[in-house]
Amino acid sequence: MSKQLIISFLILLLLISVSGCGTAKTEDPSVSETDKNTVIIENYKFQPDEITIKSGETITWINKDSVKHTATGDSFDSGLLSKGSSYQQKFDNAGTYDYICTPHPYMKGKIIVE
Ligand SMILES: [Cu+2]
Repeated sequence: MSKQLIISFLILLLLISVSGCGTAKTEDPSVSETDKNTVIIENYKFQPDEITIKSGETITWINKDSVKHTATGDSFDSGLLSKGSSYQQKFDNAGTYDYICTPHPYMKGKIIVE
């Protein structure tokens, strides 16, 4: 029983590492994934789903899913982002900006501008 578990775990690890390799190709090198103001769209989620910035700062969204997503709020709309595409939006006014993905409205995110 435990041996089977270990084997399944190893197979799972292998699958994760293989799919991880496949996603690293279509990215825009000018966009930094590790920037603190970057939201990664992956597995039908905004990561992080809540982010706090100062007014005048810019948020970058990068879609890493094969399906197309958007980041759509009341005052901005990325349009459909294909895999590897990114969208930037500057926030000049303090406030809380809730947004969703238009094709998947259960995907929710929030930008807090101080
Ligand atoms: Cu979506």
